[in-house]
Amino acid sequence: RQAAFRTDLSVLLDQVGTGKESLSFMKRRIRRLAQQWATAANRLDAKLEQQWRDQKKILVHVGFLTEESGDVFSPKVLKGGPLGEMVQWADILTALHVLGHNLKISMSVKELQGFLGVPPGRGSCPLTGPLPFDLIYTDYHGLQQMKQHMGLSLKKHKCHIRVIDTFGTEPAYNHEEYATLHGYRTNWGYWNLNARQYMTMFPHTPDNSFMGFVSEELNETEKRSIQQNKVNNMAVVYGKEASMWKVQQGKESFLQILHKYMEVHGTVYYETQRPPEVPAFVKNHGLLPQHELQQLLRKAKLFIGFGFPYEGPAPLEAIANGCIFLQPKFNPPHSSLNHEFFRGKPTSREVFSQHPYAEQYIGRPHVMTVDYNNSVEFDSAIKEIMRTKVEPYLPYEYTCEGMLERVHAYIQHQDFCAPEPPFIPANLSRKGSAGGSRMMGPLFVPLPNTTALGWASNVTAPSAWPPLSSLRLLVSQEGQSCVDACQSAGFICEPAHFRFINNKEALRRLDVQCEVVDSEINHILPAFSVVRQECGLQREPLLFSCAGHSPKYRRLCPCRDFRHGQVALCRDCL
Ligand code: U2F
Repeated sequence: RQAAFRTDLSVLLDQVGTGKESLSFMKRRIRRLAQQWATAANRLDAKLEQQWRDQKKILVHVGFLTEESGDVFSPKVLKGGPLGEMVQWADILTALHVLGHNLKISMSVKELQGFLGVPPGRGSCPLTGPLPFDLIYTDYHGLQQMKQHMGLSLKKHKCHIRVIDTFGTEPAYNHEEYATLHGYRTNWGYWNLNARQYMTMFPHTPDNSFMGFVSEELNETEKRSIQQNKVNNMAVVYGKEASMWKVQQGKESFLQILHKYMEVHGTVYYETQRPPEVPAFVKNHGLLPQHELQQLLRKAKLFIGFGFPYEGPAPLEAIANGCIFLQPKFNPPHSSLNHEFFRGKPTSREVFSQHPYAEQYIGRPHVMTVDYNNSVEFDSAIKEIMRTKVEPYLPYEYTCEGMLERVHAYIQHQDFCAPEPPFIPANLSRKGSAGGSRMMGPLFVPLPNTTALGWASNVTAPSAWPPLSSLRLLVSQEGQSCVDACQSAGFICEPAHFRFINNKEALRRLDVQCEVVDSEINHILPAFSVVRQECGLQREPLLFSCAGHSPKYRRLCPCRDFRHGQVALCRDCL
C-alpha cells in the first residue's frame, strides 16, 4: 500500500494515552507543533512529486517509559528532569504518523506482548509466526524487554529493529565478542546489530543513523518582531535543575562577569525556596512550560550553558529564537574515559564542548565556544554578544520538513534484512604488493589518477543506498579516525560504503605499498601501517567503523557528500 501524508493528529493523540506526566508533556508538544507539521507534510508531499512510498506497519515501543524499566523519567517531568528524550519520542511518533504509516504504540510490556502476539507472562516465549511489523522503533530498555519476552526469536527478527540511542553506539561496543575480548565493555552495547540501526539525537556519530527531533519554526513576521524586541542585556541560563548550577561552585567568577553586563534569568525547578545553587541576582522563573520558555528566549540575547546537560534540544530552540548560545570549551575533552555521565555508554567519542553540534554545524555568530577559565576571553565574548545582531536560525534538518524528509528516506531505503550483496573478503596474498592483485569483479570502481577523492560513476551496485555515486575514498592521517578525515575534507564518513573500499583494488588505486595484505577482525580496518608496509582488510562487516583510529595506522575512509542542512542524506539520496 501507498502511504499518504496525514495532517490531522487527533488519532495519534488518542494513541499516546494518558495517566503520566511524560505522556501529557508529549501530547502538549504534539498539539503545539501540529500546524508546523501539517505545513511541512504538504511541502514534502509536493517535493517528492508522487514518488511511491510504501506504507509500513510500525511498532513504537518506548522502553524507558515502561513501568517495567522503572520509569524514572515520568515523575521528574515537572521537576527539572531530562525532557530531551520526551521531545524526541514525541517528534518520532509525529513524523511516523504524518508520513502515513500504520502505527502502533506501546508503553508497557503487556502492550508489547499484545502487539507482538506473544502470550502474556513473565517468561521468555518465542514468537512463532512471522513478525507482525516491518519496523520496530525502541530504545535499549525496550530491546532488553523484547529479549526477555521473545527469547531467541528476537535474533531472527532483529533486522527490523531501530534503537533510539541519544549518544550513539560505536561498532566496537556493539559487537558482542569483540567488545568482550577487547575491553569495550559497557552497560549497553553487545547487540550485534548493524550500527546504522542505532539512531541518535544529533548527527555526531556517522556510524549510526541520525534521527534527530524538531524545533519551533518562525515565520518572517515573527522573526522581524523578535529582532525588534530583543533585549540586548538579557541572558537566560541553560539548566533547569539546581544541580546543573553546582558545577559552578568555586569558580563562580564567570557568572559574576556575566552579571556585570547582563540581567541573568533562569528556569530552575524549585519546590518552595530558591535553590541555594542559584545566586540571588538571578531572576529565576522556575521550570516553565515549553511555550513559555520560547517566549523568554525570544526576548533574550544570550543563552548560556554551564557545561551540562550535554547535547540537549534547548540550545537549538534558543538559536531558533534569535539568541546567541555561549558554551564552554572542554579541554581535555569529556568522554566515557574521564566523565561520570558518559561512563558505561557504548562510545569512546570525545566531546569538545557542551554542544558539539552547535559548535561544528552552526558556529558563529549564533554559537560561541570559549574557555570559561579564561576570564578575559569570557568577558570579551559577552561584550561581543551584546553588540552582535543575529537572525533566528534553525538548520533544515531540525525543521519538521527536514525530519520528515530524513525519516522518509530511511524508511524507504534502509534495509538491514536483505542479504548484503556479497561481501568479498580479502584476496589474501603474502609478500605481494596490493598493486599486483586482480580487479575485484563487481566491486571494482575506478578512481581518477589525479586525486584520491572520488570514485568514478560506472558503478555496479544499483541497490546500494546511499548510492555509490556519493562515495569519495580518502586516506586518514596516522591516528586519525574516518570521522575526522572525512570531515576535514568537507565530507562525512559513510559506513554503508565500507564494503566497497575494503579490497586490494582500493589499496592499489591509492598507491599504498603493502608488504603484506591481511584480513582481520579489528575495528580500525581497512587500514595500513606506513612504517611496516602492512595492510589490513576487514573480515567482520559489523566492525566497519568510522570512529576507529590507532596511532600507527592510516585508515581507508569511505566518505560521501551531503546536502547542505541535511547531513544524513547525500545529494542523490532522495
Ligand atoms: C538533555 O536533556 P535535557 O532534558 O536536559 O535537555 P534540554 O536541552 O535542557 O531541554 C529539553 C527540553 O526542555 C524544555 C526545552 C527542551 O525542549 O524546551 N524546557 C522546558 O520545557 N522548560 C524549561 O524551563 C526548560 C526547558 C538531552 F536531551 C538528554 O538526551 C540527555 O540525557 C541530557 C543529559 O545530557 O541532556
